[in-house]
Amino acid sequence: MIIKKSEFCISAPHVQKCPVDNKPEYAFIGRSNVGKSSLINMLCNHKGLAKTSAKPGKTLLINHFIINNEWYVVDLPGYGYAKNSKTVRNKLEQMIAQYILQRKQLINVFVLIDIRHEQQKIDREFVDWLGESNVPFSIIFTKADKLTPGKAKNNAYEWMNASKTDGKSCRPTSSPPQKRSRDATKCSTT
Ligand SMILES: Nc1nc2c(ncn2[C@@H]2O[C@H](COP(=O)(O)OP(=O)(O)OP(=O)(O)O)[C@@H](O)[C@H]2O)c(=O)[nH]1
Ligand SMILES: [Mg+2]
Repeated sequence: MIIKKSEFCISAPHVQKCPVDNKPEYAFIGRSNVGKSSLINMLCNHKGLAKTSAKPGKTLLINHFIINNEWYVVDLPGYGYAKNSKTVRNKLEQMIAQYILQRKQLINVFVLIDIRHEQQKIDREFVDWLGESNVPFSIIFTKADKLTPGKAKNNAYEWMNASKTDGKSCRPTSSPPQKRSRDATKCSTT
């Protein structure tokens, strides 16, 4: 896939305000500051497309970017930023959950995980919730450049292993997008 054109489309405060066309979309989610917006800019080779910040809590809306006039990349707010009030955190969680559960044209959710840390409860719960909700997802580890390659590989392995311990959690699958539907089983249980 060659990305020839990437443009900002709309920032929506809730799923009802997202674009009304039926173009497929791919969303990026993870804890605040994990690198969602930076990854979108890198993938699109478009500096400044999504707004980034060294401070957590930058992205607060559902941001749609139209790619090649054909499909969307969606930059979601981060979850779990402790310095936000409980009210703000709840509001963001609701915005994210409604978008993920109601958006019919959502093909896949990319969950970004900071590879430097051991598995965080909030990430684990989020990934388990995606699995239980039959939402297709893939895990992307970020900030590997801050570790040695060996340590990064080991941490990624341990993260995935920790997700298999109770026999219930979901592993990401990689079926072709056209075969995925919101109703199909998207994750394999381990
Ligand atoms: N070293 C390193 N820094 C990164 C990486 N990805 C992102 N960053 C930095 O991490 C900070 C946060 O990046 P963002 O892309 O704004 O993170 P975000 O997940 O969109 O954050 P929120 O919108 O606040 O939820 C910025 O200072 C980025 O430059 C990475 O892979 N390696
Ligand atoms: Mg962001």
